[in-house]
Amino acid sequence: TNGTHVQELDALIVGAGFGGVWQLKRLRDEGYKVKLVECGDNYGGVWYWNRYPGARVDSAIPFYEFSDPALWKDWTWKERFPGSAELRSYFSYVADKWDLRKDTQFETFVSSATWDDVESRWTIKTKAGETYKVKYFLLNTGFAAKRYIPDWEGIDKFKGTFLHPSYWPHEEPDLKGKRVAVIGTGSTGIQIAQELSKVADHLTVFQRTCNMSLPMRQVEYVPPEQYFPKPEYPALFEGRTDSFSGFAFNFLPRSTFDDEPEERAKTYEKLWAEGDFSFWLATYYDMLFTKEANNEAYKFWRDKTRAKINDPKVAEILAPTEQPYAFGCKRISLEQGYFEIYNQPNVSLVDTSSKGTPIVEITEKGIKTSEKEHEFDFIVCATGYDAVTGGLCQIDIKGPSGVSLKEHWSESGAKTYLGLGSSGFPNMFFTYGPQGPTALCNGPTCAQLQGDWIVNAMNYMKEKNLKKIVPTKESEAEYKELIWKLANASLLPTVDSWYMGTNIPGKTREPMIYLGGVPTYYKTINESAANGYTGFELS
Ligand code: NA7
Repeated sequence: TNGTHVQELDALIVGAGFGGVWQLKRLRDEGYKVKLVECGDNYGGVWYWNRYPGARVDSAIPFYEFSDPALWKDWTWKERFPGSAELRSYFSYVADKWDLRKDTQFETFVSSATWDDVESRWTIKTKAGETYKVKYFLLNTGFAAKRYIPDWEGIDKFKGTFLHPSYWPHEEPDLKGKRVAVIGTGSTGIQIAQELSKVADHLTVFQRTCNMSLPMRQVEYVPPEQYFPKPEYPALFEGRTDSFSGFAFNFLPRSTFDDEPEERAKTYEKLWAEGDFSFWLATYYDMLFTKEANNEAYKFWRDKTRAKINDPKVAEILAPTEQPYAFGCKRISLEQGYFEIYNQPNVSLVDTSSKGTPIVEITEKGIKTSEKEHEFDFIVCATGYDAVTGGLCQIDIKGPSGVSLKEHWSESGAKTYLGLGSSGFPNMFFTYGPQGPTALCNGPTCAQLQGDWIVNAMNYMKEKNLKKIVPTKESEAEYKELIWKLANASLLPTVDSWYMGTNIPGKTREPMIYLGGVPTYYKTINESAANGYTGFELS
């Protein structure tokens, strides 16, 4: 790349995960001149980056794949919840089937984008010095593109290996005989801990908040067997937009206390036995919305979980007697023997909450808590991501007023309309971003649901010979109110988590996601489109 050559396109798509791949396929089919750029050197998005031992999706098949029959007819998964390597193989298969490679450029980091109001074009620059001029800037950077590592003193002094799990070496490190630490017990931390407990000489897990993880109930398939028969797939894919969470789950049509205790216990047992997210998303409809219902679910979870743990002191940290926070209001993880690892002699748990011994600093030898220094050879820092907005804000995006997206969102948090675009940033759309159904439905579901809306909007612009589409300030402000209203109807804002932006020091405390459910979201965005893109200014 010589830095002077300017490539002109209809659209530049950023990010080769589900969102970017779907848009490349759809837009090319519609005759647009598009290109997909990605900073990694292959497809997969989060699955390209997350190769740590045990990395696995917790959406069950077929709710974690594209709905295109040309793909699923000839693809067979090995497991109900596929691992990261199998997901990368899937992406490779998709890239071949859809012939994506000729329009994809890897190892390309988009560093800035500036809107030119005279030309109605974005000028986009990459780190390597390439320049693109495009009508549409389509961001599919994912919700977990920006890692978060707390700014502990001494990280650079540690003599062993210190890494964030999304930078796991492609060549598997040998941890036999090693003293290993895992900091953080989100979905990532528990998946890694489960695996490393099998190989490490000693594994120490540093937990600040307990993870109310549910049994995954993995199933291994002998091809061509799959969980659902393939003829049912079209209906299952269709059904995603009828489900609150964009899967096949729906809440029970009755509240927790509509059932007598005996009946309720039976219902809980059934949901528990199903595995997957049933106990979270197919339970009584009031579980995420009222405290008493939530506590009832917690007590069931707690007792089931404690029964797996031998040491009562350890059990009290992993599944406290008193409910520590609203069940299901931090991302629920699916575990495979996670709680049982603490019965092994080579695994220990450190409580780093304010009740326990918080981490003070990283030292040459390991991790110093308020109690003592723990020595390690290997520290896995599974402390998560500047989720949802982080990936978007790390690109220097400037609209016509010269204000950057980061600045636009820094004062009072994310501002979007429909979780698809932001005022002051014309012809720019994103998927799986703030105020969308992100994390309510999963990557592929959102990629299609939001991606199709974006493609339709671009087609509409073309048909009407329009140059510019941008959310209005008013619609953005109203939408933000709606986001809060929906969140406040639930227990979500009572808990600190990346859903509320509170995992990152200094980040605005606000609901990162739309909590009205997928069907309402789908209806809302389609209504805007059907009425000529209400809430957007078109010119
Ligand atoms: P998460 O879910 O954000 O988890 C991060 C974990 O790291 C969590 O247990 C945090 O404890 C812990 N953490 C973060 N900062 C600190 C500090 N300063 N000290 C101690 N512990 C800390 O990230 P994941 O990568 O596991 O999962 C991200 C998403 O990927 C997940 O939700 C799925 O959607 C897939 P805390 O709970 O904040 O007390």
